[in-house]
Amino acid sequence: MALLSAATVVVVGLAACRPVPPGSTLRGLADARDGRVVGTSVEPAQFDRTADADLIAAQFSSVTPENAMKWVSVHPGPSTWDFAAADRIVEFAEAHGQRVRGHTLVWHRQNPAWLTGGTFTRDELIAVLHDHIATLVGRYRGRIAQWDVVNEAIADDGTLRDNLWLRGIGPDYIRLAFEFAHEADPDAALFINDYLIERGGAKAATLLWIVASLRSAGVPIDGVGYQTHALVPALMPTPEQFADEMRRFASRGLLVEITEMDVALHLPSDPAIDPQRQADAYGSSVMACLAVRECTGITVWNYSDAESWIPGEFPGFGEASIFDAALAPKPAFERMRQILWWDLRAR
Ligand code: 9MR
Repeated sequence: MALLSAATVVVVGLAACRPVPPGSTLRGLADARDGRVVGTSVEPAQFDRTADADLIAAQFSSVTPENAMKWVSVHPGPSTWDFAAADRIVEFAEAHGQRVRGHTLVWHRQNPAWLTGGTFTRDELIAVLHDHIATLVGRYRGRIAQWDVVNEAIADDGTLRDNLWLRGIGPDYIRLAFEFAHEADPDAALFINDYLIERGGAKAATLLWIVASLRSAGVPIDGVGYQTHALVPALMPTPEQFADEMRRFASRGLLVEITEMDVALHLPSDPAIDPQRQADAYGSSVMACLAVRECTGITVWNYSDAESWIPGEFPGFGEASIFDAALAPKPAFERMRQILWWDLRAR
């Protein structure tokens, strides 16, 4: 049975009692804990606003392009590429000592019409996939530490998701994508990334089976990304559940990382309850990650409520981030810092 570390238990008991030293940042606190990172998704337009750019640089040690490296952004025509936004993000990260998580090489969404509407034989589609991965991963070789190679490959019922890759290539597309990515950058850590896998169930079972088969076949897969989108705080697993789930993969030699965390509230939110419940949910993920040695970091999806994708896709929900729309820190931010701080003190 897996237990949370004694340190984490201490955190729960004492977090409220001793303040975090003023000015300590998420990135600084996490780095002191075996080099873990705290990241955020980013868009280049955010770098043009000084307050946003300063906050991203100060608090986060990793950035994930929210949209800039997706097929439709970077590869709009069969032989047309647009790296402007992606380049800016990688350059920003390098200027601020941040790691980059590349996102994402194979997905069923945000694909250009030439790809979704095209007619390809199996061999042609494999060649298209190879060209895409070789060009994109190759361009940033040595500069992108982790790639989400395959994103959301499993449907909610635990079957392989019906997407253009499965239809055109067959289940082998997953193996091929990892092999192509490894060929393009042998030093990048290659992840499979998904949502609703944080507390077991059908999707997690299929994922474990896929990952185990790939590894026993010698396919270069290094990690599992837990997106960790929670539509309301109540849907988050407990830290123990989440840590146990991560250990099932970590014990097979995989890294694990929380890659897209946000916790949406049902609007209008209740100021008396919701900010604390949201803080509990973010805090649970930090505790879970700290309890698992192979958990290399936590990325939040959209650092502020002003940037969040949630209201656009889930009307009636929002306020999902750790900073509010005016970039003021919310209780969730403070909770993350407290847990990181107390975990360090308890060691
Ligand atoms: O945050 C992204 C949003 O701007 C896009 O419109 C959306 C399109 O599908 O994708 C969002 O990011 C997704 C991520 O790439 C993969 N996991 C789910 C994220 C939220 O939908």
